[in-house]
Amino acid sequence: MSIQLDTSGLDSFKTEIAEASSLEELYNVKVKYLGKKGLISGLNKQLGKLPPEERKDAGQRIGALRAEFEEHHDARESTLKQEEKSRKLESEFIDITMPGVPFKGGGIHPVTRVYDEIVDIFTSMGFEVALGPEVESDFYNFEALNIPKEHPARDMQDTFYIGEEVLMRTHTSPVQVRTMLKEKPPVKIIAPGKVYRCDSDVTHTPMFHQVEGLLVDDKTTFGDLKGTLTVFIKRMFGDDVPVRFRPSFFPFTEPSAEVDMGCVICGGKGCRVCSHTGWLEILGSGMVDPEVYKHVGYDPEGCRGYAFGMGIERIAMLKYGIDDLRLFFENNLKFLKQF
Ligand code: 2U9
Repeated sequence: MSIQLDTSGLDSFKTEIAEASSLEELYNVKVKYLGKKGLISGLNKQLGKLPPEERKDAGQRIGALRAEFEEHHDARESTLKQEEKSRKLESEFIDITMPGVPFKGGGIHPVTRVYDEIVDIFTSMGFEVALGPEVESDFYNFEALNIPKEHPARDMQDTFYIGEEVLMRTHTSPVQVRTMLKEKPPVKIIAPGKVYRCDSDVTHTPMFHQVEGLLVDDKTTFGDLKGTLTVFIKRMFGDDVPVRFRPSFFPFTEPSAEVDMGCVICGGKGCRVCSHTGWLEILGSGMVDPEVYKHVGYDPEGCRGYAFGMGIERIAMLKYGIDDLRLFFENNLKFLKQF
């Protein structure tokens, strides 16, 4: 008596393959039939129970069955793969004829714009640009500028000290001192750059930018100072803007004057920005104090010169009508894109 190969349960594989609607479902059908414990793989285990003379024939039938399964499976698999590819192509359609997203290039920061503009105005009047270190010694930042150790003016400067004699420059004046120590008069320079003060509130930042200027020869007068700064202000803010010079005090200049211009916000009528005075302070200036000449080896009798200084952020705020200093440092694109 021969034992029959039990192929029950195999009749439906063609239908199951045909009905598999995804690659995952098809894979499950494959596991069901060809997996380790699958229905077709299981037939091999029955071979041992058959009489030897029937095994070859049964083996061939199992092989044929497997080949038939694989043929149906592979055909369905390629159909499903094709369908999935078409679906993807349709849903992930890229219209390569669409215009690209335009590249938005960066712009020049308003402080840099004003910095460049100030430098342009003064270089057009014959000033040369001088630069120097931001980390300075006490001598260049204070001593040489007639601000000795116990001078109350040192309290005016909130200084970032790095060591006993080393500090972050509180103004760009040390650049002028260095230039004077290197070069004999005539000297006609501007010194733009970053300066540092231990001060932070709505109207002060620990770092800001300054441009200072220095002209020294043997005949310069306060009238020259007034003329140069008036030309600068009118080129920066317009020919019609009024300018006035007010007496002031700085340890490094004598006499000294603060320079005001008519309020650009209210046109001089008086508003919140100009504290209802109609005037805005924009510069400090004066004739170089003879004490400064002594520190750099110049002859105080034979030298005449003027100096001035301004904060670039302040000029930029007035130029563009910006009422909050912090906007310059926040890198808010909505703000920056306006320039
Ligand atoms: C030397 C001699 C004199 C530079 C000067 C000012 C007046 C001044 C302020 C403006 C606003 C600083 O940024 S601010 O707070 N500066 O008022 N600066 S005269 O005088 C010098 C510099 C160097 C050798």
